[in-house]
Amino acid sequence: MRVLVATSNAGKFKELREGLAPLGWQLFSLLDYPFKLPHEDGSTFEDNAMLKAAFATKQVGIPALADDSGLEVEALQGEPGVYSARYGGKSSDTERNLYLLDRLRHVKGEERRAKFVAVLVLAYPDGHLEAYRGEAHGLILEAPRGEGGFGYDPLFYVPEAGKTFAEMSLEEKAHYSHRGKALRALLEAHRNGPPP
Ligand code: ITT
Repeated sequence: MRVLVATSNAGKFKELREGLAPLGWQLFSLLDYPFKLPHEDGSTFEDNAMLKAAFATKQVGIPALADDSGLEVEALQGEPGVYSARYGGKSSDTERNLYLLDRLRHVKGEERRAKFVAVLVLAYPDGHLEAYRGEAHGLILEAPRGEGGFGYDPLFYVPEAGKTFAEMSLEEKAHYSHRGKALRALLEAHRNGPPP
């Protein structure tokens, strides 16, 4: 199957490409089909992933996979959530990480619980949609650790691994991550070809 991976985020694309490899799909990116994804005005990850995937498949006429994801911090009542990519109006990962650290400056230890959520939506040109969700639980550190990954990875510590996402290899992150879990749900559903 030919599938457009409809994301403009290079970090996400790399993880999606790795995770989808067992399916043997022929993957395309927005470099192959240059158009701008629509403004994400939904209030849930599901709404936004659907919006992006449905729009993308209409643009290109082949199935499109979109990922909407973000970080929900318990002490901040779920912030930044669907606004993770533009938290505090900041335009770089580093600035957003500093902003998050500042918002959490009075919150200590176990109170810094957070979860990452990823929703993958695969949309087909005939209007059919499939959705898969994954979540990962962790703690927000008080200073960044590690060089890998993207976004909030250097601040997201996974207690069972003893590492941040940014200290993990791609494979290790996929084992624990929200995106890895959503990808495995997609893989399972497609084990014997596209689900009915
Ligand atoms: P596309 O819409 O083009 O896919 P985006 O980066 O704008 O790219 P989102 O609206 O889904 O995507 O925002 C997700 C943000 O959440 C992303 O920019 C990161 O800041 C953060 N995020 C999501 N998954 C992450 C991960 O695995 N590691 C670190 N940060 C992540």
